[in-house]
Amino acid sequence: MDNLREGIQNHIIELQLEIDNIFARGRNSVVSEVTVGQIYGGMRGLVALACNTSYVDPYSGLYIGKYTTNEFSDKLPEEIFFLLSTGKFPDKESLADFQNDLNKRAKVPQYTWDVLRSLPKDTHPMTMLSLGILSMENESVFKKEYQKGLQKADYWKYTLEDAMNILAKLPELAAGIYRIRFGDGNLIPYDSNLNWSGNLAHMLGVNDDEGFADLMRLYLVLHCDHEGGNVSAFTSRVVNSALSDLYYAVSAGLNGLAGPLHGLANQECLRFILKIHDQLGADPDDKELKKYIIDTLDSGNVIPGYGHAVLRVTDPRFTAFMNFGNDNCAGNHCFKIAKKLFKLVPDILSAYKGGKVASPWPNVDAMSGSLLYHYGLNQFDFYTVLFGVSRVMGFCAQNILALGLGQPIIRPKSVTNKWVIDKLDEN
Ligand code: FCX
Repeated sequence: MDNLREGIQNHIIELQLEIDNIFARGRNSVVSEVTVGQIYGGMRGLVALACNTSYVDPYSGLYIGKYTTNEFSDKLPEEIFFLLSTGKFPDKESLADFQNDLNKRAKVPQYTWDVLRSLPKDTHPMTMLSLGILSMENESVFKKEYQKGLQKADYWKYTLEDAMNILAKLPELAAGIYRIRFGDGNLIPYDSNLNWSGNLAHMLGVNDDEGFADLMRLYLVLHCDHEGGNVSAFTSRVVNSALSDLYYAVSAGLNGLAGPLHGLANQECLRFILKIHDQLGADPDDKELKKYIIDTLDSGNVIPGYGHAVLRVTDPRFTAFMNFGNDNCAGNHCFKIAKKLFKLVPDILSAYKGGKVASPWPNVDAMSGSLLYHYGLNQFDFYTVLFGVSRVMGFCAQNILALGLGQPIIRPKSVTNKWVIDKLDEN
């Protein structure tokens, strides 16, 4: 992985130069301000973080580096990790070198399987993923080097080692979780002739179809990163900023991803679609489906897969999945219901309660579950694990770059109500 390491080193130098130029223009310049609403409203829209792996434009969606979703959605996850952490796609040789390195590190230790097999049978697969990674923390190269007395400038290099070891093991770990939790518990061996996503598809053992392997590739590409302020990425960065190693940081990020307003929403989406299928049949007409959506809202529930904290248009990742579905499973009932929802939900949400929903458009989760279901991956409790496998690439890249740039421990200031009242009185 020499080329990857060199690419990251060069990227850190480029980013540091940009930051030096920004600082030269005024370290104390004010570029953003905070309202009372933001202090009490989850800091929504507050600009207080820099993240150079990806950017979400409210109107054109996710960019990885300078590339739009359309420009990177045909790539391999390995190429995406390279892009996230170096700002550039790898050439052929660098890609092969990176993939060989992953192959060498792919084996999950036996003690991790022992931990996972000892859990109650109905443990959520996200708990298993988070715990599986945490169980390997003792392997952290960063931790060992830090204890020996590591220079700050080298933090990122050993965090990259940890990232490689974690990323390499994710396909085997995730597939093993699926087989322990939902299958007969027998693990399918890793195949070093397959790439990262191909191996995951193979070791799950649910479908040998090429379409399924391609869906895994697309899924792992589209979920890789979404800026620095979302719950999971931010959590992972905060934890790593205390120099807790990447095993702690990745596990923590995954715990955030496991929430129903974040990564778990994709399993909720499919549950919603299957409920519609059960109650209204495979081909509900628009009128009855509209009523079902409105009844869901009136009973105080959200429509899963719709809305977003940043996006104000249809998520291009949703569109990429819809295009995949049109090409590969246009006749599938769940896919057809997901498409019908896309036709009806935005108008209903726009008009709902005086337009209080900031974005009535679908996010990435509204379509992905139907496609997985089509290929026989019908254990939807597992879907967030796939999201997690992909998102770990973003956690790793963000943390490596932040350490490379010497970013300090994260510690925003909180205030009491009294402080806010006094401040308002002053103004
Ligand atoms: N259905 C019903 N109501 C919705 C809604 C939806 N899909 N989306 C937003 N709203 C409501 C909110 O619940 C909130 O109501 P409240 O004032 O009574 O609390 C109001 O609209 C304003 O929220 P808004 O500013 O639009 O959205 P937020 O930034 O607060 O939250 C999420 C964004 C994504 C959490 C919200 O739209 C939601 O709950 N969506 C459904 C769950 C979902 O799809 N999550 C996946 C998100 C994403 F892809 C990810 O991070 O993984």
